[in-house]
Amino acid sequence: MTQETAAATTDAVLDREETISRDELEALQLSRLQHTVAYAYDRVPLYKRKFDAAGVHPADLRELSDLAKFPFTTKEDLRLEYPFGMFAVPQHEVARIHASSGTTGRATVVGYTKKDLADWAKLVARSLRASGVRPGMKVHNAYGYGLFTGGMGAHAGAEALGCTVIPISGGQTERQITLIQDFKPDAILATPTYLLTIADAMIKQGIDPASTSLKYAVLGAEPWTEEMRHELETTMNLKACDIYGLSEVMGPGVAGEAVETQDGSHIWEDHFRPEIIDAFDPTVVLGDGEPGELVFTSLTKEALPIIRYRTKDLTRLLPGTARPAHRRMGRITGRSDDMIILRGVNLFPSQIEEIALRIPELSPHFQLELTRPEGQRMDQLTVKIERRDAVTVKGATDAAKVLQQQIKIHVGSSCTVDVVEPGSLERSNGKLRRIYDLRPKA
Ligand code: DLL
Repeated sequence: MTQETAAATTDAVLDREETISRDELEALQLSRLQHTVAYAYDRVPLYKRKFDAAGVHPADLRELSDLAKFPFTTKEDLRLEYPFGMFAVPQHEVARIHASSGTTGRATVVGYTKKDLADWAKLVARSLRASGVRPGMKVHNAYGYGLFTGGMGAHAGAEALGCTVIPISGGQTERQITLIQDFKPDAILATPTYLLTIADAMIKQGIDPASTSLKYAVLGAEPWTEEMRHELETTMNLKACDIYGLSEVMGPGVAGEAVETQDGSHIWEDHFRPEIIDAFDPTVVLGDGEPGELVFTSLTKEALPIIRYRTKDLTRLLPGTARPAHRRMGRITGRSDDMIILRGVNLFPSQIEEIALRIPELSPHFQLELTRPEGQRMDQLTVKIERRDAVTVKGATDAAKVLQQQIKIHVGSSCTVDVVEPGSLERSNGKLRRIYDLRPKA
């Protein structure tokens, strides 16, 4: 059982590890890291091969900075070891399996022992509590159930916190609205774009999204911006906080945001050691505050210990605030593999979201289309974005010009903006696809 102490600054009872000092946390990290590295080396052939090839041994890990000597793990490693090659325990000790959808290649498979599941639930509970959710509240869980870690991960965490969980999963938006109206949940767990879909569908039904019982939203699984937070909080009259995670490292709850500060998710560093590396030169470990690729090492996992996993998520580490010992992560600007390179300029969908949502005539519903017109060598970016309902066609045309100029100024790319009718673009059911690459395949 976790030792618990009453925190002075909030009405919630926090885990002891949330309130310890940085020195105490780092001492805990070092002992857990030394154990994990040795455990992975002894039990997973891939780690033994990789460590041996790099000329490092678990005994070389004497202080936290020694972690930089160890090789990275990538999604490719998990794919090559498909399905169970990365597991560090015999199959009968694996209590549950999750997997990625496999749309971009072979699925990546992850496993959990009973203790891993208990730790995961504890960390999701911790994240939800940080975001304002309390025992006894009704929680509408619209993350997808199944092999995706979102649904069942969030579910177990809300149950562990002592909430009443409504396991609706993603999709069936009309039904979601009926249940929100009838069951009167206090909190909703969903991807930010799916919450937007729900709000939008409510408006279409003549329901004011600000009038529901919902007071808290805990949103993640895809990049989102402060502008989107503002949009959702004002439309739905609730407090929206971030939750971050990834299957290879655990699932949701690797990091969670505190509602009192709303300044980025605290990484639960008693279970994960984060690093930021230069995405283009991974030998360079960057300091706190510097932007780069996020890398994680698990500190307590039994079924799938993960050493220096390259997430491809681009962000930076910031000092802890609401939980001082645990560093925060800045908003994820995007994934290095989701970056559009347009005539030499790097661009992420979140940059477009940020700019577009500052233009009152434009809605948050947009898509990015990449094309290469016949006979041309240059790629073309078209931003397709819906105008807001009340806006005239003339107003929309002016807004398109403003968006085009703002993208040129802030991102440096020339693009075409196509303002389309409200409701004409595909709506999210979970993780929304923003980029449509229609360029001819090489
Ligand atoms: O999306 C786990 C999750 C479920 C997190 C529900 C939060 C809520 P994967 O499907 O493995 O796992 O996708 C992980 O999603 O590497 C990021 O690129 C992205 N991602 C997850 N949370 C956030 C977030 C789940 N809060 C990948 N902000 C990660 C931005 C996020 N991106």
